[in-house]
Amino acid sequence: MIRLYDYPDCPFCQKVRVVLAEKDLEFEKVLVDLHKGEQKSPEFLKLNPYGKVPVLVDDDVVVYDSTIINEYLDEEYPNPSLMPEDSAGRGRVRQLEDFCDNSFIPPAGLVLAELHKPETDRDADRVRRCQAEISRVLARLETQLEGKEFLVGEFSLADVAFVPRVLILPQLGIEVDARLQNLGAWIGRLRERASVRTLGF
Ligand SMILES: N[C@@H](CCC(=O)N[C@@H](CS)C(=O)NCC(=O)O)C(=O)O
Repeated sequence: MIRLYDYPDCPFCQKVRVVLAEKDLEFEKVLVDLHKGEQKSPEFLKLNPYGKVPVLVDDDVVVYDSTIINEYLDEEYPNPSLMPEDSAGRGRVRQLEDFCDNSFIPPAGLVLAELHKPETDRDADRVRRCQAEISRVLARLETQLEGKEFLVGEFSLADVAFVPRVLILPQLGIEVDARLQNLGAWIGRLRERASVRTLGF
């Protein structure tokens, strides 16, 4: 029995839901209301001392942090595999997940936070700076995708990491430059994937 402590809009929870769908695993979703501070309740802190979602409970195994959860799921439920067979390939996947966490998700989150504010309260400079950072990430992905359908060849945990924010680029005020053809085609492929469609974007 798998239980996912989840928050609907959280990109890290969305990453885990994509992997659960790829592997066709049934799971129970437990809503942790971040606005009510439920992630800092004593019961939740017993599951994740950092007080953050997602947390996955698989029978008596508790795993937190989306990247670690996704690797756990891939090892425990290897069909289909979402990691390359060779160490070099697995290293590339982990580097891209790290790049996503450090260079893509933070500016995307800041843009979203600004755009949720009334227009008069927005920091337009901050929005522009973050959008420029996101565009630099997209240019790097364009190069990474050269000659490949997915970031590391086959669909992998690296692609999963980018899905939640790549699919809402228009909401972040970012139009994909038509010259970035590898990127455009990749986003199209991600959008069509059954597991990604379960996110309802
Ligand atoms: N590195 C963690 C990040 C998780 C994270 O930042 N979750 C946010 C929601 S998107 C959270 O729970 N924030 C609540 C808080 O920090 O109080 C992961 O990949 O799972």
